[in-house]
Amino acid sequence: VHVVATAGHVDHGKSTLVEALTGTDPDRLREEKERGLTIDLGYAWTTLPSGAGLAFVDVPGHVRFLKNMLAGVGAVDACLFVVAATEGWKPQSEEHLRILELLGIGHGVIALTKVGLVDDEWRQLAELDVLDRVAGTFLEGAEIVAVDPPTGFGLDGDAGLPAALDRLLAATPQALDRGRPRLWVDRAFAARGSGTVVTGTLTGGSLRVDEEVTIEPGGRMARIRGLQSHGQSHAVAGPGRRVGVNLAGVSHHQVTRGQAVIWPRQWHLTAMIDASLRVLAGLDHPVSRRGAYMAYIGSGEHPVNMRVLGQVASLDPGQTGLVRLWLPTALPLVPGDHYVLRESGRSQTIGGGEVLDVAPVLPASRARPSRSIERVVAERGWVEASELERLTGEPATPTLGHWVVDPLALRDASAELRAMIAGPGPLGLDVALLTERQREILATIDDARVDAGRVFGPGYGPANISSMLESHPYLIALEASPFDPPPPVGVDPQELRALATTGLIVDCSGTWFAADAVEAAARTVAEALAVSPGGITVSEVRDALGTSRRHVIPLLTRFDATGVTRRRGDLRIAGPRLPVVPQPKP
Ligand SMILES: Nc1nc2c(ncn2[C@@H]2O[C@H](COP(=O)(O)OP(=O)(O)OP(=O)(O)O)[C@@H](O)[C@H]2O)c(=O)[nH]1
Ligand SMILES: [Mg+2]
Repeated sequence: VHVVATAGHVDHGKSTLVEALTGTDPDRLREEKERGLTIDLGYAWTTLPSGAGLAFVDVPGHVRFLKNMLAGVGAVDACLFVVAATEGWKPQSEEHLRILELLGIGHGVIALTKVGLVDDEWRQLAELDVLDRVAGTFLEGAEIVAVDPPTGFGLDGDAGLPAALDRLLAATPQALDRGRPRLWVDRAFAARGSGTVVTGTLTGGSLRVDEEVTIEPGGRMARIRGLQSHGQSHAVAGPGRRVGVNLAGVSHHQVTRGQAVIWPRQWHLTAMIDASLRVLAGLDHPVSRRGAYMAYIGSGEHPVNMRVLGQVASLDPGQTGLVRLWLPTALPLVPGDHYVLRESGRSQTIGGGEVLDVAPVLPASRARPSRSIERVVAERGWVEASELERLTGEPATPTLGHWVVDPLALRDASAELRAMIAGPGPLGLDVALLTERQREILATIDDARVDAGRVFGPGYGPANISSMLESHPYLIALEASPFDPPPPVGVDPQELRALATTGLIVDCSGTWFAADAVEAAARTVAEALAVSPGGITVSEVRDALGTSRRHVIPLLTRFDATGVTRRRGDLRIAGPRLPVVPQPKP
């Protein structure tokens, strides 16, 4: 880690301590300096005794600016928790500690400030009280360092705060680079000479100069023109540090706190999430869908609708349950993101938790969200690997084609496909009729064979197709009644098509004839034309074939089209493809 956020009650000495550690007064605003009070987030950085760089996000302690505090701590991994020895534990000491816990922050150092204003006994009592308050929280066992910036006490040596911060950094795991950078913007401004700059604590991956990024919500595209961290320019900035991003293609009026800078197409944008909700034990009422709630996610504040999942309608103080949240705009979220829930009316921190599902499929009454990737797959059956990565934030390997398929869904789809293949029997199934998914499954079915665009089930293949077609009942029926052909009632459409594509039967304007019958009719016409070269009428052909006009017309239409005959008014004359027949004896 390279970033630590301060936390603690108003006036307990957070900003003074940051200035003592870094030489920079984190209170930038005139109003802050005038009132001696932090209103908005402040930023400063220093080099620790070990040589490690460390940036501070200094937060306001006043309850009225809690929203700003929340914007500053959403992406950090560690904190500098400040309690003044003079006042001891106060309401925002408690509230900030709860918030840090809900956000999943796991590491910190405690600074007991203003020890120069109290005697030793008081200091020891204050220290014992703090130890008591943090017992059972992530700060249990954290180093507690007594300091007094005005006198310089506790700011050097092995027992001093800088050395303790070095130990904190060593004990806090490195921020993970998962190749999914996200920078929740906490500040956007125009820097003289370089245009729009946004700052935030980068997590999840690295950003690079010249990269295309998008800003969500809103989907605005921009290019990274420059990156700064700890006052220096970098070509690449890694996770777990404060980063200033100089953006080309976007005005600083178009980016605000609460938005995120991310890579395009890598995130699922969602306005509905399922999450765990841990209700603070100190709350004086149960939590239900009634109430106006604000969710704090990343660096943003969002009014949300909430309902408790399952059959219960409310959660009691101290209870952890599952909720569904509806946001006013879609955010780039993944399971594992943390949030804090406050009730806007009472201005009370209610609780918070972890995002478990960014694209809930099931209705709220049946949803049972968890971090399980198998669940995400099972609820969908089939999910493209790239989509699964967006939904879970975890790398996904496709199990079939580009999909990850739930084992049960695959079993069902395989059974269905096997039945489809078995259906047409020896004829096989036209591969063109299969969906993309079925074609992927097909490759996994060992006993199915594909030949010339058809799939054959076990025991069948192209070799026995022709013999099967040649003895097809419909073909036999057509041949038995060549010029008065029966319609293909009850004939399997696949088989009919196979008979046609193999050329055994011929479609003449919607009437099927055996191919042999068509040929015989052509010969008959040729013989008649040999006798009457000037042309023959439909009735003459009808009589020659011994059939009805209804069947002669389709045959002659086909003959005209294929060049066997040509039409001249009411007569048919010889066409270029008229079969050659022995000339009649004169
Ligand atoms: N004697 C003494 N005074 C201190 C110490 N730390 C802070 N102060 C004084 O306490 C007052 C408040 O300090 P800040 O650093 O502004 O407190 P803060 O926690 O940043 O306050 P907010 O940001 O408003 O929550 C200032 O007048 C400081 O000079 C300390 O260790 N010893
Ligand atoms: Mg301050």
